[in-house]
Amino acid sequence: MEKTVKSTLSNKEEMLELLHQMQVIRTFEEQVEKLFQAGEIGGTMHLCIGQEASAVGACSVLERKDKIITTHRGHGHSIAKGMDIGRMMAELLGRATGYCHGKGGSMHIADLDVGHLGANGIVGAGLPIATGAALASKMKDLGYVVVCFFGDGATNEGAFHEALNLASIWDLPVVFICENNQYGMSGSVKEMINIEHIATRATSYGIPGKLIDGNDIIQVMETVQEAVERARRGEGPTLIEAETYRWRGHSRSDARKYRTREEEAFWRKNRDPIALFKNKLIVEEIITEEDFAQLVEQVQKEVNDAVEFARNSPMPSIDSLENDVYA
Ligand SMILES: Cc1ncc(C[n+]2csc(CCOP(=O)(O)OP(=O)(O)O)c2C)c(N)n1
Repeated sequence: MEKTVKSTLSNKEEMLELLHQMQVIRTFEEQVEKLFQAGEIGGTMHLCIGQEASAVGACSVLERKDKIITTHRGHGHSIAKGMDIGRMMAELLGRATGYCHGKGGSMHIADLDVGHLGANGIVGAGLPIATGAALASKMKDLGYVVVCFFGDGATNEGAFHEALNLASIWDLPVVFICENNQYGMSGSVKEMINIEHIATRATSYGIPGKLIDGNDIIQVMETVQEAVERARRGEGPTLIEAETYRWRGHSRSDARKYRTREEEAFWRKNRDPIALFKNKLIVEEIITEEDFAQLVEQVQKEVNDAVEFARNSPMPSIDSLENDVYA
């Protein structure tokens, strides 16, 4: 998406595009899950199913020149910032047409053309990188804002505190978005953090801290838009805590023994970001149930095409083994 989207329900096309993007993320990940189970994808995977609203809402208010940086759970952010699902799928299947020529996998993709500075397997590592990119924007007057996504667990890393402090004292154009999905691997956030809300950590650094419903895409858009505008005016960073829930386990091997099936069912039934937005659009008479059924079908086709592209792509050649390797 090239230009800033206003957070209003009045523009039908823009609202449909947001719903479309959330549905692409969910269908893409459901497909990835199936391919893992079938043994077509190696390594591991971290799915963001249930967290689609924060990715799409935040990226929808950014311009193409703005940057994002993501985590090990980054498929949603990557799709929302405009990356191609065919090339993403090819990367997951280890093909030469993937974003890292099939050698990086899901946790290492980046696409500077759309302002995606990269995924990262090291918890918290995106925070100082985002702050550095924001410093570059300010020093060179490049005019871009950086949005940094990270989990609740990452806010207990030293890198989080260092990044927020520096961004604050230097008034850097960066928006810190903590997707509080309630768990860091098997650790509940309630057991790991002795305060009620992560957003209050902003107080220690003299910056605004906002607690929002991360499953309400309109709330995400409005809050991120305000933070981005503040950053563009040179007034510095904001910490946003978006409350959400990951429906799947931490990664492929997680049996989810640390939480109940009832809790999972509650979030799926009541706090599904796609259903919430779809219902809002139906109430506003922007779409009908039939329109949504059509959208689901169309998105499935888009994802099937991505899988076909990936499957038909070659594996990286032996000759390319030492290319792009830094050590
Ligand atoms: C520095 C570091 N410590 C530990 C790990 C192992 N690890 C990978 S993901 C994860 C949990 C991260 O939780 P959170 O930041 O809340 O993100 P979420 O997985 O919930 O999206 C941990 C501990 C790691 N990759 N890097």
